[in-house]
Amino acid sequence: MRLIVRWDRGSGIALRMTIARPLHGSQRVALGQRVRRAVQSVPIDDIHTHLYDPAFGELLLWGIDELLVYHYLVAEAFRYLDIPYDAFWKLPGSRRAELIWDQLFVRHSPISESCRGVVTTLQAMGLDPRKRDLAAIRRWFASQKLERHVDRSLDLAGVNTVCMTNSPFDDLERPVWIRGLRRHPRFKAALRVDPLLLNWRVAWRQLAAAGYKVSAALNSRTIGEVRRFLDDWGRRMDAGFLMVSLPPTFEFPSRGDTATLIEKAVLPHCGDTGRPFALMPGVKRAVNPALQLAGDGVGLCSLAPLQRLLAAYPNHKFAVTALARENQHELCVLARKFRNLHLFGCWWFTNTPSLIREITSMRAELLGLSFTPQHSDARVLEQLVYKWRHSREVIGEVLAERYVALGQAGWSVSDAELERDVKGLFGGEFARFCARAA
Ligand code: RAT
Ligand code: ZN
Repeated sequence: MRLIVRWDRGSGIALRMTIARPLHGSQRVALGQRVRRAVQSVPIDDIHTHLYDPAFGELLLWGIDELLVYHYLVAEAFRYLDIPYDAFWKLPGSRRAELIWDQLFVRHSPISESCRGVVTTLQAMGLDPRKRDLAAIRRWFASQKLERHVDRSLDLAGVNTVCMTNSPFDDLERPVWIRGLRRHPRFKAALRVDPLLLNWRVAWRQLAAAGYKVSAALNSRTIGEVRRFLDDWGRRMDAGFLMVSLPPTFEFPSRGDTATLIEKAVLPHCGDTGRPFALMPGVKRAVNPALQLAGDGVGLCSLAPLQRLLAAYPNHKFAVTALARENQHELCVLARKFRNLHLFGCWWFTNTPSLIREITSMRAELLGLSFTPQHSDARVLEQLVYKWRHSREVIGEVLAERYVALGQAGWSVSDAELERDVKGLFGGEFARFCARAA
């Protein structure tokens, strides 16, 4: 601290002011390193993935071919590939993987985020991607024992638990739940309700086939049965929360099926069980259906429907990630106004270093530590490794800047405080939000 004494000319009284001394260059570097280290070493609870508990057998995707046919890479490969879409889809998975490898790693340098991810992952697993030897990489993956490989992948990523995306509408997944399974302690469940909320015309028949007394009309009996369906599946999965992705056309309130089901079935269920409702607005499904899973796009949303939900249901908990970059600022402002809103993740097309940097800086500046900066959205087990390595790097940089600026302003932070803050960001705050009384 520096003491400054000035004379007030009017009164002739001495004014004493203490001014915080800015950090020296070496102190700034040391503080930045402490922050980055805390981010590198924090165990993560990954709150949204598409991975499955190994008890689901083949639904848990892993290995080099799955890494290569990831839909993010399919979209990129088609920038170069000139075969017809349907010819590509008719090929066996291994052949598709070879075509993608050839286009994105052999004929071009893999500089995109998703391609770099494959390189980071291989390197972390102890393979040498520089050899460009797909056959050798395949042999290595083929020799792995899944059970050990699961723990190794999570450990290499520094991930403690992953949350799955679980759908009672999925014909492969549903029977496993119904048969019963021994849950892996590191895999948590979230109940995904897109088919129910976005395609009621089809969903009601599926519910009816499963024994729920529903009809196409959303009358009180049907609504009661939808609630029973949600209760049954929430319990069966021990789901931490409910989730839905939403198109930019989403409206609330509205007389449409989606809003009616949210108002009359989902929110009462969440109110009774204390489960948060996670909303993911901004996806335009199948803008190019020929690309299949890779064919979804992004659209700017009005956040007015979300604002109305937050205001009308102050005791319900809403976790939100938006797909459009242009929605991020308004979303941060909404989170300042509504404590029942928890922001999470840089989702899908925003999961790139430049946008993670921008979005995380904005959130930290506007919300402090009360958000979850990232989820992995991993669909293939080993993607956890790169998604978290890349995200930790950028988030560590952003936080280092914030803490150094805070140091310059005159604050100091202990290692225990840093650890507390970082744990909050990577799972702790979300857990606290979920546990909050509804
Ligand atoms: O990121 C993705 O893999 C997308 O295909 C979607 O699954 C998205 O994350 C979602 O949860 O809808
Ligand atoms: Zn997802």
